[in-house]
Amino acid sequence: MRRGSIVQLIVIGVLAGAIASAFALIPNWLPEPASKEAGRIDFVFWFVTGICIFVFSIVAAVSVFAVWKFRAKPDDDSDGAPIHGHTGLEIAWTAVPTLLVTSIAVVSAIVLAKDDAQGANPLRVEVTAQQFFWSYRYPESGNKESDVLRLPVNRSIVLHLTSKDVIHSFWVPEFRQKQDIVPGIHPTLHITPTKVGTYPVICTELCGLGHALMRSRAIVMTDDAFQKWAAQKGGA
Ligand SMILES: [Cu+2]
Repeated sequence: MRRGSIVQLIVIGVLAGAIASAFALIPNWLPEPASKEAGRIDFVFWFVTGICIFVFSIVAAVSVFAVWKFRAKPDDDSDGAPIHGHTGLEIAWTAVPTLLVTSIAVVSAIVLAKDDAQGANPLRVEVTAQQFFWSYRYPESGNKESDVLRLPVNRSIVLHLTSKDVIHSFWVPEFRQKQDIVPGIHPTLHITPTKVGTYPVICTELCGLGHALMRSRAIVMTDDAFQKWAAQKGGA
């Protein structure tokens, strides 16, 4: 291969990578992270996106170069030259994806394990999902009930999730953590909120006619405000 061709391939690849990176970075796709776990999930997201952009750049460079340089003339009906296998190339395109996929698996496993570990002195909240609403119970506060998920900031939270009817899925985009709730199985989900604010709780498993309306709110409060609320009788 001529040196000029390699330079052209690299230029196309860098251009394709720059365009793809702009699409990935400029629109601000992700909601503001509001939990410790979210930072790690975002790391995996950008790690995988980076690998995707790298692979895309190579594929785009080779595709554009082939269309540009090897286009057949309108009156050229001949077949191309026969191609034989290339052992080195085949080893490379097996080994590189294997490495990339393995690195994604390792990074994901570490992040999942870390996000699954509860911190010291976690606050337990019972979350009940049913067609088509969410309810929350606080065993540490005399089983106080609420239809809003109130949480103290910077404390490890363990949600114990239960479904009364069909499969639902608990999701707060700003926390990034997501968990399916299958009836009869009682999964837990760990969240450490890092920002005071109000966030949507969304059911993200199609669960019936009212699924789109199965939403509630998560309100992250300062610890003082949360303790005051938890000590009150009643009041969502
Ligand atoms: Cu649902």
